[in-house]
Amino acid sequence: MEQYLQLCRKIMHDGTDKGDRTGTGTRSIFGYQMRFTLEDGFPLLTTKKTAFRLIVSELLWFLKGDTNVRTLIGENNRIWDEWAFEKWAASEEYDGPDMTDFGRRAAADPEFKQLLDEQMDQFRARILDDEDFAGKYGDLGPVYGRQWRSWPDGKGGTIDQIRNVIESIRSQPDSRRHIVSAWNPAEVEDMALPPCHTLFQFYVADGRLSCQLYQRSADVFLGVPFNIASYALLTHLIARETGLQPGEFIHTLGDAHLYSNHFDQVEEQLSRTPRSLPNLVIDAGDKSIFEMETADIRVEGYDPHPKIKAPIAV
Ligand code: UFP
Repeated sequence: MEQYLQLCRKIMHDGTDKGDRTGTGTRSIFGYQMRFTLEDGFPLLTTKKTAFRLIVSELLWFLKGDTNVRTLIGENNRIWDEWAFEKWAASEEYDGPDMTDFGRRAAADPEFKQLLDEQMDQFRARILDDEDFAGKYGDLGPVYGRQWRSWPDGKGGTIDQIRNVIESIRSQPDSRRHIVSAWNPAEVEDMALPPCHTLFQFYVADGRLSCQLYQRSADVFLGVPFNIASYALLTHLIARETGLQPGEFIHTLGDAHLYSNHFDQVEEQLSRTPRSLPNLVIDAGDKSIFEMETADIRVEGYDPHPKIKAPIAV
């Protein structure tokens, strides 16, 4: 994972400090590419413990076409909660303490952070207990799951991009059109978070399947380790589904940034020596990519340095 540490170093040294939507401030570069040969091991960051289980559960959630946080919360996966909570806290029905701008306030004020945590816990409990509430406030809008599996075709129907791409890899491996796009300009405004991983393409050569992702916006400390592992896993899963070996995952970044409140954590990480990569194990029998469950997928031989905490910018 030296590629990842090189990216962190480059941003720290060559990046431009500028403002951003969240008001946190970032140091960024524009346009960057990393390549991971999947045969060399599974690219899960070893310089900080990264929660693989969450990555699996999120990816399978996308692949099933689900866009409601209820499923994730049910698996004790909280990575999308803030986006749903933001909608709830801004709604007319919400009658708790004022949560305007909660991400930034929680980062600056431990007392407010505690208040936020209490409200988030109540929100999660209600999402699980109350199906109507979950239907209304757990849904993130037309995010990845919807665009991947049921992109509105403008004629009253939908397009299943994942099924289509699997079919085209099988039937015309040499095609240069193996593309899945999550960036739907007509629906971006209705999404809780416009897609960061906007488009990916597959390529088949010598019996191997490679995948390239274009990520428009990359939180390099918190988001990117997840994104690398998620797309490496997707490449393995699509390869398994199409009878190919996994080739390379190529990660192309647009705005690659480090938030200014992550700089200390980045330095800590850069002081650590990478360890050998784990191996991916898919134990799913003859289940298809759409039927797999989180417990079917694991890594073996993962021996990372300890976790490093950092606030998320919402
Ligand atoms: N972000 C990622 N990876 C993701 C994801 C979000 O890095 O998978 F969902 C980060 C990038 C950015 C923020 O810091 O979330 C999105 O903000 P914006 O829409 O303003 O780019």
